[in-house]
Amino acid sequence: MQTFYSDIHRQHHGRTELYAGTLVPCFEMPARADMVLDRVRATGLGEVCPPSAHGLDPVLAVHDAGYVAFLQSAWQRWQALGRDYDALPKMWQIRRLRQALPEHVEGQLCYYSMDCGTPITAGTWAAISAGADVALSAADALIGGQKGAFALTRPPGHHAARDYCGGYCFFNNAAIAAQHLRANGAKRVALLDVDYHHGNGTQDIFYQRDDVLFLSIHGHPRTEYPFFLGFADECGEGAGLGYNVNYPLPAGSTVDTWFDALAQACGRIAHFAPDALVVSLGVDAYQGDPISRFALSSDDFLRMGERLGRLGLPAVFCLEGGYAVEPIGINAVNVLSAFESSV
Ligand code: SP5
Ligand code: ZN
Repeated sequence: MQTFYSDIHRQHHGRTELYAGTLVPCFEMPARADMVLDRVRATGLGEVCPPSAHGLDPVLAVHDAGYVAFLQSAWQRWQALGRDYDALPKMWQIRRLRQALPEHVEGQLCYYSMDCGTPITAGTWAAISAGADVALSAADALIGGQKGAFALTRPPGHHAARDYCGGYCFFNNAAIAAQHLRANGAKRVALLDVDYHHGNGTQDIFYQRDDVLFLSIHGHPRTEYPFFLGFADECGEGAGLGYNVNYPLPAGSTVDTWFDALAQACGRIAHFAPDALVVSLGVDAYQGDPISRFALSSDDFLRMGERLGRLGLPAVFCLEGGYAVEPIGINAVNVLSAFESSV
């Protein structure tokens, strides 16, 4: 399958995130994408293609215009205050505080952020714009008749909701791809999130819709990030009731438990009978991941790809998390190559 990739991702390189009470080097770093690209090339997965420019309209189809405008100007406004360190928020609208958007860039940063791990830097806007184009170009490959396409996106996207960033994510690449498929002939799209962390942003975007079925297999939010969403009783609302499916698994769950959840998710997807599948491909369910607590081996990612291939659906894979940098390429490409040989 084709891989879509832009090295503009490199321009987003946060220095530090707040972790365990201290500022540590960002887990989400450019080398992650380098490792995946190297593996794509080494295995001969397929052609590596630059994205084509799509403009902001497909981004605005899933994100709030005020949020997008904030991201576009945030770094310049932050820098105008004489600050040259990464922009990180430092407070949140906790219970009973006003929900109104402040005027000051510092207040707006807090308003539009979910956590203190997602720095905005000089190159963030360029990187996330290119990332959206990568996801859209992969969706275009499906629209053009391809059976699979890989969006090698960085930074990741699935924690980004309609109007907030967080969890290293700004634009929800997978949601943008799913919406683009919908706008170009797919009547129903299933979006499966296999990242270790719940895809709270994607859930937020599609929660009231019945045309995009969202399913997520993740560490249980009672102990795992993002803590405040991703429970099994979140089933969608309004027209979307029944079209949101969470499989929260206890941290430390076995590989068998994980694949049981995948089998259930695949059953739901098959029953939904979508025209296309989007996979939020985080590989932080890997046993060696530094911030996650599942136990998948590199071979288990082959098994994952093989199971997804058996759905017989055209699929766009968007890279999400995965912080064991050395094996990230092996794990991600194992899913893709096994998908391709079993589809
Ligand atoms: C895209 C993605 O995978 N984002 C993940 C964001 C997680 N950020 C917070 C991580 C905190 C993990 N704390 C675990 C402590 C283990 N010692
Ligand atoms: Zn993750």
